[in-house]
Amino acid sequence: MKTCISVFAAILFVIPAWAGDGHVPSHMAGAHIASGAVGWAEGEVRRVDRAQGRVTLRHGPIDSLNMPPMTMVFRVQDSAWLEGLQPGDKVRFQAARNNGAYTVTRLERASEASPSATP
Ligand SMILES: [Cu+2]
Repeated sequence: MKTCISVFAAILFVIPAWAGDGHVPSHMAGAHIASGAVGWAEGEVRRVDRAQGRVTLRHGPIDSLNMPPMTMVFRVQDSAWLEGLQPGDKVRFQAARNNGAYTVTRLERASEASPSATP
């Protein structure tokens, strides 16, 4: 009987302590998200509009934006990145949502030597 009570008391003590540490798991989750958010997305250029600083990309999943594959228009943080880009070019990019507009924050040409990536 005495053991039962002390175990019960221990549970009462442990659960609030554990629940109160909610910031610890979220901190760990934040670290996990941070490592995933810097992932690059793959895309293929469909259209380039340097004057507007926009590019239409057919892109793969973008984990950081929780976005499935689709074709859409992005703003480009620096329209100089569009120089020399042509429809059909394969790129790797990172995107963020800035003031409601999806914006490419980093852009690189994908290596040309990846024919296996093309179905
Ligand atoms: Cu999209």
